[in-house]
Amino acid sequence: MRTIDLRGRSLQTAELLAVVPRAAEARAEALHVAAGIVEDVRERGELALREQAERFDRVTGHAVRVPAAHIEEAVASLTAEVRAALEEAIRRVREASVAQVPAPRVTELGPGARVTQRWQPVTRVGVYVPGGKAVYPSSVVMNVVPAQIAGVQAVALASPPQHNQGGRVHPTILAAAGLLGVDEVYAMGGAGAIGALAHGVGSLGLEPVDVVTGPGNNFVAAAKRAVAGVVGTDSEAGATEILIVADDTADARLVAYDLVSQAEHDEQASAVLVTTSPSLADAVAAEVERVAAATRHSERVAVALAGEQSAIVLVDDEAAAEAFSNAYAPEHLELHIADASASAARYTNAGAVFVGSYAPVSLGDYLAGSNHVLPTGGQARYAAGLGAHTFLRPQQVIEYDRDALAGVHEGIVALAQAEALPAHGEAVAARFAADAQSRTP
Ligand code: HSO
Ligand code: ZN
Repeated sequence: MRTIDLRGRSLQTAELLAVVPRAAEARAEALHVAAGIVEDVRERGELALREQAERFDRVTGHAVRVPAAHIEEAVASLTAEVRAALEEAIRRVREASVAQVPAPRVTELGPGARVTQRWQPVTRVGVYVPGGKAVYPSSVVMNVVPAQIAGVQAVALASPPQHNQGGRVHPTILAAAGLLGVDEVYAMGGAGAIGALAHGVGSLGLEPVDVVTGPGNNFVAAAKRAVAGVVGTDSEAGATEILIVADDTADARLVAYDLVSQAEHDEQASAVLVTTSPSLADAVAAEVERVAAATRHSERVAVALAGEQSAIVLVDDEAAAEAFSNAYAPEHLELHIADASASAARYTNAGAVFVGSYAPVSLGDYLAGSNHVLPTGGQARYAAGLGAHTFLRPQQVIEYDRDALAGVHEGIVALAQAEALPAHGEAVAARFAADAQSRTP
């Protein structure tokens, strides 16, 4: 990993971002291709999906709608350890997701005048789960649980048919779906799957969904853009990022392991250490070499750590570390500093904040109870991770009685006239005029 010394320099946000730039992602060209695939599925439905499965997944004649028996078999074939871990993850994410559902709130604006703020779940959700290089049953949990906690009526899950599984969806994906009680599963992948979820496929009994979530490659991300406006989508998750802020109280070995853990995902992954301690910087650089060389995906890790998206950054003081982190807005932020708990409040821009040396990102990826679908690419400046709120809409319910409406009658008429929309005022006036008539003997 390269070391960048920012001590003695005071940089503005744009300059800070240029110090450790994110890896470029080629999305623009994928959009054209993905939009074509989505359109094909919209027009030709199952036929288009089958052609795409043959072309992209080398699968023919498979069951696109996954039979219940396949899901049951997959659950039965889980090892006891993985099953117990998935069940514990489900339990914890359920518990923590409940806090993401706001209670309805009633505002009394006067006698007989009230506006209620309620949080309304969408009806149907489509979850996409990739089946290529990355097969993450944990991501099934992270997408499905919050939807269920939000109160959606149905979850449909899509994942590519696997050539080496006789055209079935990957068994651990199916098993995770089974444990969550999701029985509407489709063996379809890529941009076509997103199109199918968004537009529905009559011959499969697949009704269009209201929101599509889930990670995927460039084409999946591009397809989600193509269907935006037809359905809601979650934000595009790019390559994984970890930023660690550490001082001289940190354990260099643990910092190194955590940087490597996220570099393992992808050659494009970003691993950044920001520190006030030159000796820690040196120690981490040495430990990272050692840990990276010994791990199973050492080649991928080496590429990620050597990339310009990864670095060790030396800063003058904690305020400079905060400024760097808040400008960078990492997907994952770890704080390995004295009194990390007290400092955490000042780190405002991060997908999730991991406090102290016993809260590594790997904990959040699987079993913390928090969600691991988080904004990347600096989107943590304005966006949130996936949660029950992704599937909820705030709606206002308005209740006024006769006297309360009478109290604002004149104001409505005045504003309606000012906007040259007199029928608006007349609609209110009619209520009182009709009432006046009925009282006439
Ligand atoms: N760290 C990844 C999520 C994940 N890790 C899944 C392991 N499995 C993105 O936040
Ligand atoms: Zn991870």
